Amino acid sequence: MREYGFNVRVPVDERFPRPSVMGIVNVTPDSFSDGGVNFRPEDAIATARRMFEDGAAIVDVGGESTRPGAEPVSAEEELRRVVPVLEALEGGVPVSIDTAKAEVARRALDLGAELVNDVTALRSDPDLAGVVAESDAYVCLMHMQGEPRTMQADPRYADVVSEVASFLEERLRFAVDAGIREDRISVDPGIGFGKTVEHNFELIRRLDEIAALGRPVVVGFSRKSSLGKILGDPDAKTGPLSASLASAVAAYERGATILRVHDVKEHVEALTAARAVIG
Ligand code: HH2
Repeated sequence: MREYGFNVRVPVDERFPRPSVMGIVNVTPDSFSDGGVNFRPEDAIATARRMFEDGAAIVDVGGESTRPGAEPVSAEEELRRVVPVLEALEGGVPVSIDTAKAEVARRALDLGAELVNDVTALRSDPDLAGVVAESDAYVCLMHMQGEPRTMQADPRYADVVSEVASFLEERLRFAVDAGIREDRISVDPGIGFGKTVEHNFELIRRLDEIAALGRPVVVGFSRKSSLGKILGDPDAKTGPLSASLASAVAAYERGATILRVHDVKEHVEALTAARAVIG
């Protein structure tokens, strides 16, 4: 097993050198691409351990699907799903908690989670910013237009990149005003969250404009349906590994720091090669 020790917190860009891989462990029955696969705690634990062995810098454990059309789950249910997994990983595998709920984040941080990944960018639970600030955790602020149940109905922007950048800048200011150290914060354009296929690719094409905010950028394009759609299936619900790897490398070249992915080993290999090319 790779060694993992809990160190004194350092700035997020030191903790996650470019490129770093975040492995996805959805402890859910209904996630868009791995729903059910890691729903049993023993499967989620084994997957997380394997991802860390394969080179993930952190694994993102989530107990609520945010796929288009997903129904929300209660804090009790989310805790029931993630706590056994976090307990087993504590001290052995670095963990991020994918939640928008302060209660879930607080419990996860008590169990050693380092990062709070909030797809609502601290907008849905008024207590979450305080929980992050008090614990000095890392946080990822993600852009989403609308909310998961309806966000893909008819997403519209005048200029998707500048609107996403302005939103993230505003949320960054909100987080800092709430007492979160700026050097703990990363931002994410939220691929697939209230965006068309064209919006998603434009965000990657112009990712330098998001990186210009001065915070490390997280990108999650792994297996998302836009990848299946550009390959010719207009009804695709997921995209293949090959297209996930290409989009991760393209995002890295344009400034992404953390790539959030399902297939850790392949992404670590692809990004190692990309880094060798870029130098
Ligand atoms: N995408 C998903 C969930 N959380 N967090 C960040 N920061 N960025 C993302 O792009 C992102 C995210 C959706 O993917 P997944 O976790 O695989 O599916 P589901 O939400 O259905 O569980």
